[in-house]
Amino acid sequence: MAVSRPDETPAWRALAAHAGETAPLHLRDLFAADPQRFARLSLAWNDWLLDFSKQRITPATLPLLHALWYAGGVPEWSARMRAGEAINHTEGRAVLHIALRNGKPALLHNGRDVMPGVRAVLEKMERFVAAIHDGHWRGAGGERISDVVNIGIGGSDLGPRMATQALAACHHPGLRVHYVANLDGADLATVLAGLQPRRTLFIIASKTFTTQETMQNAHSAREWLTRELGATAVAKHFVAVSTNLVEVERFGIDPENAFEFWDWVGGRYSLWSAIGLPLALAIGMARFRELLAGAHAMDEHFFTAPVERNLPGLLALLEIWNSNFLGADNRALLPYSQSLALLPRYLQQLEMESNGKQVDREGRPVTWAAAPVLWGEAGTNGQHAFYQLIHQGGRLVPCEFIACCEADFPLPGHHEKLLANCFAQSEALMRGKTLAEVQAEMAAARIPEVVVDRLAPYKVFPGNQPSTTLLLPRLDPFNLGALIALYEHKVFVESCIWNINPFDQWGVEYGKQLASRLLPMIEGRTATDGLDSSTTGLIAASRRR
Ligand code: G6Q
Repeated sequence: MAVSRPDETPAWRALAAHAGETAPLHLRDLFAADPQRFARLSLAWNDWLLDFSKQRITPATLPLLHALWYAGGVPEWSARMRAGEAINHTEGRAVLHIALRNGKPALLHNGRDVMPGVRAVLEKMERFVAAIHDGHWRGAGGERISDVVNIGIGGSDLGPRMATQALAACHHPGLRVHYVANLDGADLATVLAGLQPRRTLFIIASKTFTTQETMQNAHSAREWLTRELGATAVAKHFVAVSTNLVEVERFGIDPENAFEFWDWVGGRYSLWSAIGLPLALAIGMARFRELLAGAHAMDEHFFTAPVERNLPGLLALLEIWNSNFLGADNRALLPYSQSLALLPRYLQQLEMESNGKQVDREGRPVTWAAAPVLWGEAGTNGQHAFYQLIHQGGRLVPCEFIACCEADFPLPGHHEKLLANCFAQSEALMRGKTLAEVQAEMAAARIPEVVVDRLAPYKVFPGNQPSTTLLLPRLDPFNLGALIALYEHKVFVESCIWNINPFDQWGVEYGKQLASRLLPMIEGRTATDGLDSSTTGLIAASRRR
């Protein structure tokens, strides 16, 4: 049976009509008209609060959005994912990152339970982390490891890097964890500048173990190490995380020192696998298991809660409302937490690599605006930079605020001010400030009328800028795990409704191919025949040095 395009379903059409009816409404009027608005349009889960009352919706919008969940077949797709079906159909792969944080029950892939393998790798990680922490594992010269450098990129970097920063308050003393991703030698060189080979351990993290950036950095790191300690030192200073154990061994890493994962774990969903090893080293295995438990708790919530109370479902539906029915082409992610400063970058990959697709599951053009551009920055820093545009730039910018009730670094006087800024921004974006309010404010400050007339228009704020605020009790491994899983499932729900495969990444693969064609030309080994004039000109200019 032919699958309907999402924009041809009755649910979509009803929302389009509803969007027309609600377009003239202003958030400040909606709040004034309904004192119960917050109670009606907020949701609790564990000790989390999701306040979406500042979205441009009415209570009547919700059932219409819920219909999209069913039209997109979210319950059916979820069941197929959990059953280990190859729902990543373009790569013929199952999608089972949920198994990595599954606890006890079996999860089948091609008829075999994956859980014993998952548990075995976790136990191997546990032994390794303990050996590094207690000094049992020593460098080739007999010294303790003081610095770990994770070399990986994309999905083999962003998750552990973000989580390591997010959980800075839980770091194991005496061990520093660094991340190198960029092919630009400045990345590796600046990290190595402060390190001693004898006390440094490298983790080469690559699902394929063929990625150009990672392999170049890995070779340079090996060169740096062996120059001082000799080739035999590699065994005590290099470990690998990969699905490709053949290439790991070819690089010279003992398979004993390799941590395996599987092709049913997508790169950007791999934090929960051994790709999380640098994080586990940073926070200890017990806390790493708390992270997994938090993600598992969110999985359970996602798979069992009805759409009316389903957090990932709700976030997905609000995003679809804003982008497909109100015309937003972006979303700002604004964590009021320095520890979550890398979350926007992490979610850029998760959301835009997953749903930034041009054809649907049937190979037909996607003409219904999927995956808005995600951007953002930690608060309050962004307030002193781009918030001006959100307040007065005339664009629709749905904002997502994240804050924690408790500080992870409780310096006196900081946290209350941080929360005050966060809540004040969402309030101002919702309300705006009218010309009459500006004039009254200026008059009260005894500003001469002529100045009021001249300046007042500049001080008007239209408001009606939609936002959601997610309030967590605190940033700890459990809540971080649940937070990341929340977004994973949000992306999945969106993909069901947009009828997209969110688990492939042909644009990334294309990038991996492209540079290898130009490299011999830049090195001067082959001619630039057949290239366009711009690329030819750039290569020629780069060689004139
Ligand atoms: C993630 C992407 C991509 C990938 C990197 C690194 O979903 O596929 O970001 O993680 O290209 O790939 P390797 O882990 O194979 O080096």
